[in-house]
Amino acid sequence: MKSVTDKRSFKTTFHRDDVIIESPGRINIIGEHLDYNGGQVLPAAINLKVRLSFKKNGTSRCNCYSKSYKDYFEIDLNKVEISEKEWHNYFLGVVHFIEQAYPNKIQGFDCTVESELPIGSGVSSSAALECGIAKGLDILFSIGLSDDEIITIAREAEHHFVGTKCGIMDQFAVVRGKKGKFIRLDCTDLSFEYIPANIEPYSIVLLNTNVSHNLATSEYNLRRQECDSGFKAIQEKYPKYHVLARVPEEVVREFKSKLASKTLNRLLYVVQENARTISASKALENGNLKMFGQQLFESHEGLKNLYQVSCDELDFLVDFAYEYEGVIGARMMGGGFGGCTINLVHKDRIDSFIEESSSAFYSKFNTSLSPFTVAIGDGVKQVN
Ligand code: GAF
Repeated sequence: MKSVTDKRSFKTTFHRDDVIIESPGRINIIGEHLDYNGGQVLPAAINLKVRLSFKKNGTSRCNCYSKSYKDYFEIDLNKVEISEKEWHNYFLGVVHFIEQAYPNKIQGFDCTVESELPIGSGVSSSAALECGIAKGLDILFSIGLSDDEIITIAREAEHHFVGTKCGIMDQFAVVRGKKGKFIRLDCTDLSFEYIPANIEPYSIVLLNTNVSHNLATSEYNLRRQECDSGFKAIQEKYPKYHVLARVPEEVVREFKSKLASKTLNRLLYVVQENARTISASKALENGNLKMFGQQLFESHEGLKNLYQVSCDELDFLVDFAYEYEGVIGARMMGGGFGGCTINLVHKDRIDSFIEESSSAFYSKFNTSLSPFTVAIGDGVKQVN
């Protein structure tokens, strides 16, 4: 594999006859760190996307160019190996896992990527890229991948090439997202339903801290191990529980003296967050938006104190939102240790909230916030 920057001969403009794919980022209203614990989550695809253009080049090599990274690299299809550069691994991982399932289907191609999604900010630019690559190659080479296969291939790429032992939520939302709908996904058996995103007169505002901690991957994988080991102890005594998120809170509390307090806190967070997610989606369906929003504030408390995946910048913004008239809910979103907060803001207060939170954030941290409003959009698709 060769890597050079800005190879001159490489075509970076999109042409009408290329396969052009748009692949969205995702939000998650509530249900954080529950996907790999068999809980319920409430994500949605958003209107901000990664755009990819694919064409066959008649060789056995693949030329990939990212406008965001201003970086070009080549994949030799006979030697697909993990790279030191993270964005290369999205391509390499997806190519590897498609090849494994459908040998010799992928031939040489050229691909250009550009992204309007902020990278490392909790809106899953990574799943957007992985699913977009899988969808594009599927169409370009008429492979016939199902949505489930695209989701699985993208997640395998993330686990084995990128190194994050993520759950299924991000890839699921990116592939199955639907305009105007949240996805209520039960990660025990991957059953799901669409629920109307009726949050009028509130809108979704994301405040990107632009903080991206190196810790994120290692701490994420550690949380997963902590949950697995705590749940194993519970299962030894109560084999009837198949997933952690469904263990009653009083059963988790029985293990107070047997588990390290950190581990106990992780488990408590998971079962409480699952209960909050269920009650938030009921509140939404009943049109009780105040109660819906309140669950988000409580979710943040759990993420901060029990699960310990927040950081000062995120806590500051959630505290600010809590005090702000016109905001009914806010919390950190995604894996944590930086990235965004998600805020439910009254539409008449969006501009002032953005302005005042940005200025308070700057005064406190001497660095700028990147705010943006999002709408709920469709999942990954070909657009030409
Ligand atoms: C990251 C992961 F990729 C998801 O699978 C999920 O666990 C999320 O963090 C936390 O809810 O986005």
